[in-house]
Amino acid sequence: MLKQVFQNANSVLITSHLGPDYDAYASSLLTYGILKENFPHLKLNIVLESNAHIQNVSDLRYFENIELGNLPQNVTKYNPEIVIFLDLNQYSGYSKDLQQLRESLKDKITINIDHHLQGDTDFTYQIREKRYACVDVLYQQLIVKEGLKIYQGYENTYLTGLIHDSLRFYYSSSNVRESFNTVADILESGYTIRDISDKVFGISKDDLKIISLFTQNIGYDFDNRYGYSYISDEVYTSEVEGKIPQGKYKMAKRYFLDEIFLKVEEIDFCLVVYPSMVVSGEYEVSIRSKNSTIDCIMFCQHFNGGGHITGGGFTINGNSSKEVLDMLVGYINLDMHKYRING
Ligand SMILES: [Mn+2]
Repeated sequence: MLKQVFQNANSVLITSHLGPDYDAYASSLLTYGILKENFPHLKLNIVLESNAHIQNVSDLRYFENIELGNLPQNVTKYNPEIVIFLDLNQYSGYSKDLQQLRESLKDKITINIDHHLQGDTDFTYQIREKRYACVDVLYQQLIVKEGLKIYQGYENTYLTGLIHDSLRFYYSSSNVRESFNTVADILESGYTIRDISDKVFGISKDDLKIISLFTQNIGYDFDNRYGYSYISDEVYTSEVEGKIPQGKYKMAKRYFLDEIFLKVEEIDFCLVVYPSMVVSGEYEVSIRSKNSTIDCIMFCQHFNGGGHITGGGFTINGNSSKEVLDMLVGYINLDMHKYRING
């Protein structure tokens, strides 16, 4: 179906969502490579509106073709017949200028390829399957179903999207056997999960710094089966503020909670308090729980926050991190049974 659409066109613009993650970059490059290989007559452009962590994907094939810029302006400038939207199911996540974007797309064929179902229904073509990653949907749809040729050097690109979004196959998904067939082909030709994984899930010295600050202040309540930590205001001022970028601060906190603290055997959940980098005098609280132990959504809602059942957060006012933490520990000791799943 899409084969005909591409055959009959002259130009395609490829894009992915704001704050692109590894799957967003990988999907864009995979689409570019497949179209270039199979439809050499097509004029191709990749335009992304923002560029978080872009240096981490610079060794993927066709990387040099990624262009950064305002999406609607570039749609108008390149005037392609087709615009492909990858890795997100609604227009609003692709540009800060939603109205201009819609305006620029008026006479265009739009194709949405994503691994999340639902979303906006006014793309000309919507190709959505519940899979680990958008690269996975692309491979299945274009290579397996439509019979297009894959290009040389696609392997790292495919693995980067897949390994990242599946968290190394950490959770279940639909049609995993099909995904694993593609992975098996790639592993047989000499690639390893390890190489991609080390890069995609690697940490920086700033991450390690934040992790060490949290590690110094860990406390436990083994009766209630949880752990807690905080970054004090003094340490924040001397070691973090102005030295570590906001994005890193958040990412490192997330890494510490998910990859280290929550993995402690003796606990069911953990939480941290740390000074906000956005509003001084405010504190951020993040909580994580193991499967079927604590309902983090309910807990966070009590403090006007939100999240998922196994992880969430909220912002709170206070005089210091330590004071906020002490208040939370007091609250947990009294009321945590309310948030226990299965009593
Ligand atoms: Mn994705």
